[in-house]
Amino acid sequence: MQNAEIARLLSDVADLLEISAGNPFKVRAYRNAARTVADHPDPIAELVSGGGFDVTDLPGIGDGIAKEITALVATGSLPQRQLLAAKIPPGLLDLLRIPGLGPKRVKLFHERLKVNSVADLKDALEKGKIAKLAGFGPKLLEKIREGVSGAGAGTQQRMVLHEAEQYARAIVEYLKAGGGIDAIDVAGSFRRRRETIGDLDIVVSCANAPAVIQRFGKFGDVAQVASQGDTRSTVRLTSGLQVDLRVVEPAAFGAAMQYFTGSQAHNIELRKIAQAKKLKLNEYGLYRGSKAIAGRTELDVYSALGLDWIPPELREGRNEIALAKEHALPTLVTLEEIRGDLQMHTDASDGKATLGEMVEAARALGYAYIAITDHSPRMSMAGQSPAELRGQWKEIDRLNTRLRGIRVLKSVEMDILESGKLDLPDDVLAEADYVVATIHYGLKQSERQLTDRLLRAIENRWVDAIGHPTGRIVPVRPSYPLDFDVVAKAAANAKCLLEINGSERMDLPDTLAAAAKAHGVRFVLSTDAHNQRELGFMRFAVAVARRAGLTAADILNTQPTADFLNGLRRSRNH
Ligand code: DGT
Ligand code: CA
Ligand code: CA
Ligand code: ZN
Repeated sequence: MQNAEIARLLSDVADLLEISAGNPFKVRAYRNAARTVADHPDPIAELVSGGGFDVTDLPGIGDGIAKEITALVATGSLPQRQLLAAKIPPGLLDLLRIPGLGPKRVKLFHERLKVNSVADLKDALEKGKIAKLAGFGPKLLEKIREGVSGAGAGTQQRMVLHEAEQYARAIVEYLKAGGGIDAIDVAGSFRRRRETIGDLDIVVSCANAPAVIQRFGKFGDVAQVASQGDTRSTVRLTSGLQVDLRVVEPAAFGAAMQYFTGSQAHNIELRKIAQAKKLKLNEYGLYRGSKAIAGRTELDVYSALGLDWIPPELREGRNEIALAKEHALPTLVTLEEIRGDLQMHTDASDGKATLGEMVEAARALGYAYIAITDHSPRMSMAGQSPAELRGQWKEIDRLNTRLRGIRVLKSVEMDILESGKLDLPDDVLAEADYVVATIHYGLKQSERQLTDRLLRAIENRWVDAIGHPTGRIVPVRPSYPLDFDVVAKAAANAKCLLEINGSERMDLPDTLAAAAKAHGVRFVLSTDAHNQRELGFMRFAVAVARRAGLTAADILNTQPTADFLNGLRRSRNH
């Protein structure tokens, strides 16, 4: 059982408690516990079942919840959740998954309208009962309606890459631990690093396929073995994620990886090239008549077709095959080329770790520089006043005199206010080394207003970058309305960087980053980490950049410290 799933069950308890008017402190305790578990770097279920691990050592987890987690690991279910679910119609949990609905609204539907399931809600919507409740305007109703049709149609939910990675790693390690495996890798959209994953596709080469297929079906998270053959199996995990396994001969591993990595559009184009050469391409190899001419490695397959090897992130059937033919594929940026992380938070705003802890964790990753970007005053609860920011910057100055090998940049994540004004005056911004401006409020404004707000921030000479430029969060929140081309052109002209944020925002998205590059924009990659573990999210920012076809030259934080600082627009001010 992965941390993400334990966290989901804990937050179910918080939701159920809230619906049943439970103790608000207990609600908060479960919510905090869910966050703690989700943020933990190691699989908690393994630590617990390994013994000698005290769950109450986790920050903010007391005896009660610790016992719950221990029971969950032992039995596969959370006693509290069972207890509450027995008292509350189970359909209410489905309602909670509909965008726009939280425990408060679900409780209201349940108590006032006897709505206990998605079907009940659909009925109540049709009869106009929801519209009569206070606080349900046309926009919210539309959102709920959309959510209801999605939830009812049994559409398979896609899992975010961040979460799917936990399952992929665990399964690969589990299969490897069984021994006898020649090669193993994850293919499909996961390998192409799409932001969401429909299912996982795992390819193994080994001599004893039945043994691997058997072991796969016994993986601890498997809820159901959907199908099992001699060389293939499909399982569904308790989290709902489907996993396909293919076992092939070593001589076919490259061909199988190529086929199952896809995308389908890429494969169709590739097969046409094979046909034009009177060859046949499938998951077992590239054939001339009945003779296999390639298949052991992907490189062999692409070479035999007259193509350069194509990085999986580009295999979407856009123009990658034409570029591969002309030996003109871009040299995509790599994680190793990133020298600094330009957005992170400490406990001075809404982060969980101290300044010193974040710096140490960043240093351990080998970064030459990082920016500490705590929030500006507008951010409720977490905002820092100019005096507080200046206090933090003094502390950073002192820290930098002691530190060797890493430079901490004085920075701030500054809100672009609803009015379009910036949340801090120029004299404060001028004292920073780097400023990232972002929108967190007024997301319901018109496209014109939101676009203008970004343009006003881009106009300011002290704004070095626009952070999470579209405001989306995968998969829960779409972008706010925006004329992106206008923003990208303005950013390119003003030499204002656009951020690619590797948290679950995944913002800019790959397609917009590619469009921005075409307008001449330069980028900065960041994690928006709120704890040490999340500094690892840089791999997701790099994934977006690679899918967008970006090279090291497109990204300012691939440069050494002095060049990074000289490349900022503020360096032109002096
Ligand atoms: P997903 O799982 O929806 O996020 O996306 P994929 O790309 O992982 O799709 P999936 O799991 O259905 O199949 C994995 C790969 O296998 C896919 O990218 C290409 C290949 N593939 C599957 N079915 C077909 C097919 O009917 N024709 C071709 N040419 N390739 C296929
Ligand atoms: Ca897949
Ligand atoms: Ca699949
Ligand atoms: Zn932010």
